[in-house]
Amino acid sequence: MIQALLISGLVALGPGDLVVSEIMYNPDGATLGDDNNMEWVELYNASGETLSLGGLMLSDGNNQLFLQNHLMVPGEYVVFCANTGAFTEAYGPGISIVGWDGTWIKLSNQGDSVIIYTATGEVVDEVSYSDQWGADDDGRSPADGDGSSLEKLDLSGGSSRYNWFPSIDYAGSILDDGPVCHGTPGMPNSL
Ligand SMILES: [Ca+2]
Ligand SMILES: [Ca+2]
Repeated sequence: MIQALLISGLVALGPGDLVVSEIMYNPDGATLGDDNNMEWVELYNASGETLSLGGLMLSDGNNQLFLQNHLMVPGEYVVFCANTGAFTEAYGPGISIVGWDGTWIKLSNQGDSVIIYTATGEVVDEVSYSDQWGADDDGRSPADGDGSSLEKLDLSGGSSRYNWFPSIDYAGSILDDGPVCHGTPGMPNSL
């Protein structure tokens, strides 16, 4: 009975319930593969309720995709990826991946938006990043093609650049024979 109520969407999303927690907009081509296969976005359930993701829309302001249903328990991280096969090959099994219908949102390597909408068009969460987020004195960010993702530091905080930083647990060198780990998809952030 409870399950049926959740699936029918009677648990309404409130502000801050569902958070865009990590973005891989410019995967390291040399080790991970190209952008068309290896971009991904992570969501975190910050509410105390199980949330139904079916019908939510993810957009960058141009393309859009619709999430397939997944009952997301409190504290769970899930990933939407451009190419499930390529993602699983790179990161291994065991990561909670949610399927989608539509067109992959193609995250620009200069800057773009990641917007989650409810089925009725209300914004659930929104991030508008640039490739300068996390940049060093030379203007280069590790998240801009050098292996890091962008991670949100305080998951209950805002979405300005002061709350987003390059992940710290990524393969430092393509000569490293260790497992490739770029960002923390499906897991708590490294920051
Ligand atoms: Ca990209
Ligand atoms: Ca993460």
